[in-house]
Amino acid sequence: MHITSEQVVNKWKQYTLTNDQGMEVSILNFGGIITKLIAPDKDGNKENIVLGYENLEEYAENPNYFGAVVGRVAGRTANATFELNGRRYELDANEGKHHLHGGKHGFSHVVWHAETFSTDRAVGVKLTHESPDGESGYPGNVRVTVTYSLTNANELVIDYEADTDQPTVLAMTNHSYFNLRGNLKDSIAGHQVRISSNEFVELDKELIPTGHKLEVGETPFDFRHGRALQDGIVSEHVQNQLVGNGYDHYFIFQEDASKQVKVTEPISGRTMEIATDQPGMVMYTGNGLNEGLQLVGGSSQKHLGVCFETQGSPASLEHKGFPDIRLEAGETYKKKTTFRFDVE
Ligand code: G6D
Repeated sequence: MHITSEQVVNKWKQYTLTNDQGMEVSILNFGGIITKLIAPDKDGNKENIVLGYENLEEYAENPNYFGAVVGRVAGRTANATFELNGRRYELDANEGKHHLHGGKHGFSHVVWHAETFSTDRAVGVKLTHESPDGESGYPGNVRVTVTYSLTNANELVIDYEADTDQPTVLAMTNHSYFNLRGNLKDSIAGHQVRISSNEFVELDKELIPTGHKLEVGETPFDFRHGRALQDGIVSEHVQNQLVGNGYDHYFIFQEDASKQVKVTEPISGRTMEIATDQPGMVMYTGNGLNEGLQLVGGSSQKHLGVCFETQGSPASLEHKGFPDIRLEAGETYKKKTTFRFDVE
């Protein structure tokens, strides 16, 4: 296993982690962005399985958040405001009147301090960032660490850790778009997905949670026994149509689940298993991907990648009964998500 690094555009640095099984992960210190993820298919062909820009300079904008660490709060915060301990905070309204993905100065658009490391089990990059009180409107001076580790068991482990000097809110995630077919040869419609979830969060027409949890049973949201993403793309269900034909929804995991998600791409034989200590995740099937972006391996199109954004739920800021995202002074935010790749 080894690590290489290179200075790239805008004086950013890109780190490439390589293990002994043919897997490679490239990470930018800007936004903690995963720019490339190489994995072998069932015949040993090493191909890129994430969406990323051909020209790294385009990550400066990155409206689709390709590969990025997202925070302070991933997802949508209604009307760009929330109340905490009786005090109201106004956030950056960077999507109409709402707040999306940490706002203009979110974690996806800052330069992180990076340090590489190597152990007998893994090679990795430890990213740190100090988010000042009031950044994008959030309270508290927050110190954040995101650690990417690649193991020889073909696991990409993402560890998140943070603390704050005053009560705040925090719900971080990684926003990689996966396409296990390899080198963007096909859309994600044929990907088979299993999710250990009985409920998902209903959205309104502005993609803001309504406060209702819906049972997945008898709907295209029931992934408990596996289902092709195509089902949600062609579905007549109002929630699939509302988000642009597909999924863009928070799934609440069954509490006793350990490997909460498994993705299988039948032609390449690639599989990806996700295990996390997060209470749920947004699965987003790239419904809003505009055509024509120059990506590594080809041009972007709708449904070219699928995101599995394991995180807490910003709906908890408005409604009771949703996974909490408050962080108290002196408390440590500590979360882990492992993506394990294999072939079958
Ligand atoms: C769209 O609604 C989706 C979000 O879920 C996604 O994170 C974003 O595009 C990049 O706004």
